[in-house]
Amino acid sequence: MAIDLLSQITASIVDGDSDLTVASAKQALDSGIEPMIIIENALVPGMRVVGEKFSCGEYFLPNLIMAANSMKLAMQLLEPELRARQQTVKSRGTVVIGTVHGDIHEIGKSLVATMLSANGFDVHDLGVDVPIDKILSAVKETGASLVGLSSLLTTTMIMQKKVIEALAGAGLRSQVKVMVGGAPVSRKWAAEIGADGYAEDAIGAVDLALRLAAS
Ligand code: B1M
Repeated sequence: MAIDLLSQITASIVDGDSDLTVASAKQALDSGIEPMIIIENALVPGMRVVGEKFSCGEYFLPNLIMAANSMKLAMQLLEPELRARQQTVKSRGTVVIGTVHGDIHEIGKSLVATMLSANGFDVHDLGVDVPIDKILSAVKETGASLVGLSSLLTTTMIMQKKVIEALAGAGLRSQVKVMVGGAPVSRKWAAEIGADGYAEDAIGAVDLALRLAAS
């Protein structure tokens, strides 16, 4: 039953059927399936299939947009549930997070932001296509100790390096730890650009942020 429901959610993402995605996600929640299971085992695999179909020319931009819209609507339902399950009292630190300049992919970054917030971090989400100056200003204004940079395009990964260089240029590098992520990003890339850590997914991002905050 649970597996059928999760497969139905995945298929609805692939079809870009947002009504069915939201209705099935609600049904899954009501039947006791944890929100993170719905995200990781149904929504994300659906987005992966859509990406593969786009890569091989079977899907086009409108298909990506419809799938993204379906996932975003489902996330609106699931995010409050995620937060409700992981209430913490004491703030674990302030994080400034965004998708780098030139890149408008927001779903993964928002999921990471939600999970950090659900785990006690004070999160300032700057959104997508964020200019370097805006990140520097946010770090100064909030006194953040962590900066999270998401990039989904091979062409925008370089912006993560540029942000790190700009933080150093502004004398802010020693104040913050920088974590990077996104589908084309790797641990090797993170080391190459002098980031303090890389996480593959939202759960890994929470583990990493906790480690960086404690170091
Ligand atoms: Co675009 N896109 N897209 N897209 N898109 C990809 C990324 C792509 C891999 C598709 C493909 O070709 N197979 C490809 C990139 C190729 C490359 O460079 N390697 C691609 C392309 C080419 C493009 C355009 C250039 C297409 C065009 O216009 N011709 C264009 C670029 C626009 C731009 O940014 N300037 C474009 C546009 C779009 C839409 C706007 C239509 C839409 C985004 C809508 C939105 O976000 N509101 C979109 C989508 C939906 C995708 C795919 C299908 C799905 C992305 C997604 O949301 N995944 C994607 C294919 C794919 O990734 N399989 C694709 C679900 C999400 C939960 O996962 O974002 O990976 P993800 O986040 C994960 C981890 O990566 C990690 O944790 C998250 C949760 O587990 N993570 C972090 C992410 N950030 C992190 C930060 C951290 C730590 C972990 O620390 C700070």
